[in-house]
Amino acid sequence: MIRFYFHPTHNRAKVALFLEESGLTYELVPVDTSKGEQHQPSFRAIDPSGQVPAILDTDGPSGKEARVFDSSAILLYLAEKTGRFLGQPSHRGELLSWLFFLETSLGPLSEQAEHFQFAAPDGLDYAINRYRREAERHYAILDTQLAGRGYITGPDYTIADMSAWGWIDRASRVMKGANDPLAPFPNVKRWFTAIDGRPAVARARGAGKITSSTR
Ligand SMILES: N[C@@H](CCC(=O)N[C@@H](CS)C(=O)NCC(=O)O)C(=O)O
Repeated sequence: MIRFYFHPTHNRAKVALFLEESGLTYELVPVDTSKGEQHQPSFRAIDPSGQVPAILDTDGPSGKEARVFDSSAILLYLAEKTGRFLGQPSHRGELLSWLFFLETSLGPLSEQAEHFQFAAPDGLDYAINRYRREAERHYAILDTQLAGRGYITGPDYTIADMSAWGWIDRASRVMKGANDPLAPFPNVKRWFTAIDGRPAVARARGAGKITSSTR
């Protein structure tokens, strides 16, 4: 059994997607970050960084409980546990590279672009321009990778696609004001449309109910 600690924000969506795609049995454990529940000692024992998502696998390696925090670590852990969505062994380097690229580059830059366009005080044009351009540059890198490919690492749908889906789902906020934010990135657009149409995506969105105000 997987205990899935979540708040209905975007980072949990990719973990919800894996759980729904794999059919693993899981239990939702809400952690209301708007009330500061992520700082309670009981949750810090699961995620010392005090952020969601996190999981507790009651049947971890050697039959022992295992905690895993940070969404990419969770995706990799669950993929290795189930042997699913890892892609072909010969693409292992690709999988790790794109997973880390998303976690350390495209994701945080997109997050900052969104923050400075929606949450920061007015007048911070330098920060807005920097992060918006960096986000666009990273979208373009992903677009080039997806040219002629069905999925990010090759022919197989993997956890890299699940991770990227969670980020690209926020394109309308990252590219604030754009009518069709993915239009300049046609390969990303084609790929996103395909992933977003998967039945597991609809179930993942329902698990913990992402609303437009929390995404
Ligand atoms: N790198 C982390 C980031 C997680 C993250 O930013 N979580 C946010 C919600 S989406 C959070 O818990 N915020 C509450 C806080 O930082 O106190 C991951 O991908 O798991």
